[in-house]
Amino acid sequence: MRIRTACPLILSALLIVTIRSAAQNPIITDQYTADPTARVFNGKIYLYPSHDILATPGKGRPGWFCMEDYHVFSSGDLTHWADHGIIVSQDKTPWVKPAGYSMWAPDCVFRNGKYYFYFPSTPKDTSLGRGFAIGVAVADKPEGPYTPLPQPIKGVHGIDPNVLIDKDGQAYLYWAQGNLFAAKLDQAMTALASAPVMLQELPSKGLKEGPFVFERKGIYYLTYPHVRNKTECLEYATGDNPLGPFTVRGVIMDESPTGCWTNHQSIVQFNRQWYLFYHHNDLSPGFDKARSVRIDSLFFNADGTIQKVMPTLRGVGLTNAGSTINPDRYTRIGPTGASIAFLDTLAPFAGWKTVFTTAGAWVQYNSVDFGHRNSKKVRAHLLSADGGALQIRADSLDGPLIAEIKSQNATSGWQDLTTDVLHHTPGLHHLFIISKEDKQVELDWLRFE
Ligand code: FUB
Repeated sequence: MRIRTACPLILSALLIVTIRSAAQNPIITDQYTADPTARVFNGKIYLYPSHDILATPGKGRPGWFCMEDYHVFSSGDLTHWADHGIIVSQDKTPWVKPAGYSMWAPDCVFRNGKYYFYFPSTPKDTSLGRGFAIGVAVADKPEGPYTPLPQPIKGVHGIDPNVLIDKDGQAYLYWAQGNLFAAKLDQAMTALASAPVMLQELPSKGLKEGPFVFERKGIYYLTYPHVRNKTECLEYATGDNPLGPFTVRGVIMDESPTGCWTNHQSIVQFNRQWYLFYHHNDLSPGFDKARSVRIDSLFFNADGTIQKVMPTLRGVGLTNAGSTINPDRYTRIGPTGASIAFLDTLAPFAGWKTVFTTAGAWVQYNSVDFGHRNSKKVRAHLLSADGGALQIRADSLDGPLIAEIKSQNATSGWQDLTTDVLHHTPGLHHLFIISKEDKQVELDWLRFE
């Protein structure tokens, strides 16, 4: 059970924000989210993803992407995310086919006091051409309300818009249509100011999409998903000009080993750390068109090249020891006897559990912040019909024993157990949760009190 804080704050008569606490991957667990564009506005991270939903009879195409609107989320610490609700939808955008269900990967940038939200969709006016067009919606605040412009951007056919505002103030629009394209945007940010060019020097074989361009220390990074084999990996190229020429540098993230065909990235610096936002189908392992946004830290080498990012379940950010800790979002897992599973395979949004089956099986969960206080108790939500026990140790498999949690014998249901903390660990610690015996123990969550 995810017992995250979910408190609706009524900010105005019209706007309801839901605050959720989630430090781990995926970061949003009450709906599907994909194609994440993260931006820093006013000292906070704003996340503009696409919103996958499941097609139902008469609504979307079964077995394919189905997307009818966009939400925006924000966070000040990458741990607590607020859902600001729907900002743009197919039925309220004048040029979009109302039953197109094709509101794919978006972007949002700030310019001259306004927020410009770029999004692709299928137009209702077939004279605009087959396939996708790209529209703009404008707002005074990052969370909206957004007003969509009546027509899409003239001369742009494709998906996955991305906008770079260069240091000299010139804005560029990038998009995908099998290959990657770019053009200058006009001062108003709503029309092209140059003819589109195809970005050259990229791999000629295999689909490329999802361009995301950023500049760091004078280097322009063009990042993009690419099907170099059978599914998408994330690659990048660099250049010294927003329109190239670019040199392919390599892979940022390998293909998913568990079969999500797409991936889609944005890269952003926040509080002096760089982050990769991407997606995976964590909440829908059987259907990869229902995806979820993840974050992992990203590092540059001294020469400006990007170190490959290994996807994690732990994600980023600190977890407060007094909040719900989900060890199923582990940093590392032992080689045998520990695994994760959905709490309820019919209700994936309920989250996961860690299943221990043998003595010595373990998971490691990093960066738990105990602050200055001495926690006295630890609460655990666990299930063990055999009466198994778990140890919580600090910082290594044989580190100080923080607590030992023993299940009540002969209880086949979930138990909410509270146990004394044996060793106080103020500050920041990595937790090791270790099974004590050859008995099955299922752990939902932990919390220090
Ligand atoms: O979300 C639909 C499409 O899948 C996006 O536009 C692509 O980048 C891929 O992630």
